[in-house]
Amino acid sequence: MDTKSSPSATAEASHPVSDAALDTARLARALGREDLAAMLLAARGRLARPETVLVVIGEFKKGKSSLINGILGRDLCPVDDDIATARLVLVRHGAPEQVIVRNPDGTELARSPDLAGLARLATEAPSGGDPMEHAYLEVCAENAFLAHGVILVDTPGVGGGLSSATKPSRSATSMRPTG
Ligand SMILES: Nc1nc2c(ncn2[C@@H]2O[C@H](COP(=O)(O)OP(=O)(O)OP(=O)(O)O)[C@@H](O)[C@H]2O)c(=O)[nH]1
Ligand SMILES: [Mg+2]
Repeated sequence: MDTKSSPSATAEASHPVSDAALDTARLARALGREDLAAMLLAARGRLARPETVLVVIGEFKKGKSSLINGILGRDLCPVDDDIATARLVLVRHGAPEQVIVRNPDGTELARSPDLAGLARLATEAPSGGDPMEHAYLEVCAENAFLAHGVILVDTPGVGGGLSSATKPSRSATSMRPTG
């Protein structure tokens, strides 16, 4: 098998279930089942991740962002009577507080040294051709609840006609937090 295109054995620490997932992913890839290999590797990544990720998904204007703010005890995610959340917002514990704009693969697009611009970044509807079209926001915030190892993910509403805003919600569970 071509080792360059093979699933990496270096990313996660050795663990029987992790090793089995890696072996099976290699087998799936050798049999031409890239789809299964990708799912197995994503599951393997979740095994190695110490944080618990809570993704809030629901229809438009159902109080998803309000729920997250309630959990945090802080008005962090934008709340509005109009469409408020237009892209994924991943909130994790971290200092200094900042917003990092990331591509779906985790590479960094931009960084804001405070949370002042978060509402604008989260609310601006992604448009075709924009380098930020598929970007998500990683918010580092100092928060006692998040400090327990929880990552909260706010998502655009699902349903209705806003497919470009809806699509990221469907990929939220496979998004891999960095760092
Ligand atoms: N009555 C009532 N209103 C709520 C509640 N939670 C949120 N709202 C209001 O509902 C509106 C939408 O709240 P958001 O938290 O922005 O809802 P959302 O689901 O994040 O909205 P989108 O991101 O646009 O899909 C705001 O005006 C909130 O004040 C609730 O529990 N009760
Ligand atoms: Mg919202």
